[in-house]
Amino acid sequence: MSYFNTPAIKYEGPKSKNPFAFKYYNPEETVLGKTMKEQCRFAMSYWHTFTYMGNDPFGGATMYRPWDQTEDSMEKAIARVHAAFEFMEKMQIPFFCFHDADIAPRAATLKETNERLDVIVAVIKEEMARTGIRCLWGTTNAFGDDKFVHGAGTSCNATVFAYAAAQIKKAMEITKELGGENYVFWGGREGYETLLNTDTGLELDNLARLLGMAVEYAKEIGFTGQFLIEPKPKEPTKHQYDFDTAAVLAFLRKFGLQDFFKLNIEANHATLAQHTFQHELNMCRINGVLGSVDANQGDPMLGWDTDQFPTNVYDTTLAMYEILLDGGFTKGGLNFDSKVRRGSFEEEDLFLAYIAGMDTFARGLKVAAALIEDKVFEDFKAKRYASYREGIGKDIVEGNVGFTELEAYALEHGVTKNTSGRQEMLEMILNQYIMES
Ligand code: XUL
Ligand code: CO
Repeated sequence: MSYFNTPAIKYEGPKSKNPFAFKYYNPEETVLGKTMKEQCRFAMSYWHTFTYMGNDPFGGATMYRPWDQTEDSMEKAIARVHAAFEFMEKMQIPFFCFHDADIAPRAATLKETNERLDVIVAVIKEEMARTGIRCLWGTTNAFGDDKFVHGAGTSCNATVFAYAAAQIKKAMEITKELGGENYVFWGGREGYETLLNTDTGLELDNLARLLGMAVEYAKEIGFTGQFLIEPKPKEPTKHQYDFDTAAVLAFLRKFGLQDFFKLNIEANHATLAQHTFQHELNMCRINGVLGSVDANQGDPMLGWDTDQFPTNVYDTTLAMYEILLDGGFTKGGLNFDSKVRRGSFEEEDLFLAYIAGMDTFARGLKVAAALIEDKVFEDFKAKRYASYREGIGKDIVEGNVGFTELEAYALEHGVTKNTSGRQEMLEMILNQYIMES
């Protein structure tokens, strides 16, 4: 049975006027020694693509999908698996990401919920074997259910902490079963609404305890996937603890967890934290914790997480630039944590949205590769910081001098003339690469 009328999407090149074709994503084309498929490692988000029905705070569903046309929730879940794999095959998407709650409906008890997960995981495994599509990462949804009203690992209620741990345990087991290359922790409600009722010290200690238990359990079951923390500054809570890369790094280092976690950077989360997407990737890169990416974009006019498909080549260029400078993805990839707009409710819109996102990243990849090959910014930066490679600068870097020696130096030499940062010139060159590469 087929769920989609849209035919398989192929590469037709930049001259094509066919909306249902890739203009830039040419999976087998080599960029910096790897195929585009290997560089991008695109993934489909199960939740936005197969369970989102167009609901927003002001209205209900607008998307009535063929795979949802049954009342039986398990039948629906199985239909979704088949539809998801048909979609990924047609879109040439090699990976998927999922929350436990996306793939199987919750039951009244944890035991029954876990049994349902096992049924669906078996169906997913069959589809993975048939298609060769793989799991980029799994996670648990410990934020949607009403028991998580005050958080999961940071709940004031210890029995909720225990329940969250049980959910994570099962989600890790099924991620392992599906060969997931990473496991994600997004602190859905790990934050607070008011400090008047919140013991932040205990909550953060408990969050670290929960993550420590996950590290221990991974060893116990032999799960070798990479643990990833996904920062977000707000939404749903007013203040989320995993605010941004800097906050996550401080937390991991305080609790001695830094060797076990990398980060999953989401573009729209970066901008909610008043950072650029590139800033967050850059902070990860220089700290050796760039794990994976949730690809999307926000709307500059709206202050919330709109999770739009990425269409801004400027942003994807600078993101791919950081990723390539980091050596490219190893276990991570580009997961489209993106959803079609509520008004884009037709089947075709899902295909068009993914084509737009994949092409935008493919184009960004090629521009970034050209910038790196030509050492455009690297040569400029090397000259800009040249004073640290000789004389007093070299002594500073090598730790040969302290305040006394530096005072003596300053008294004798003063400072040399500063030179321009040439920002406008660099932005002009970047534009030229985006337009011409
Ligand atoms: C929420 C978000 C999540 C995580 C996984 O903003 O990004 O979907 O990626 O829980
Ligand atoms: Co995300």
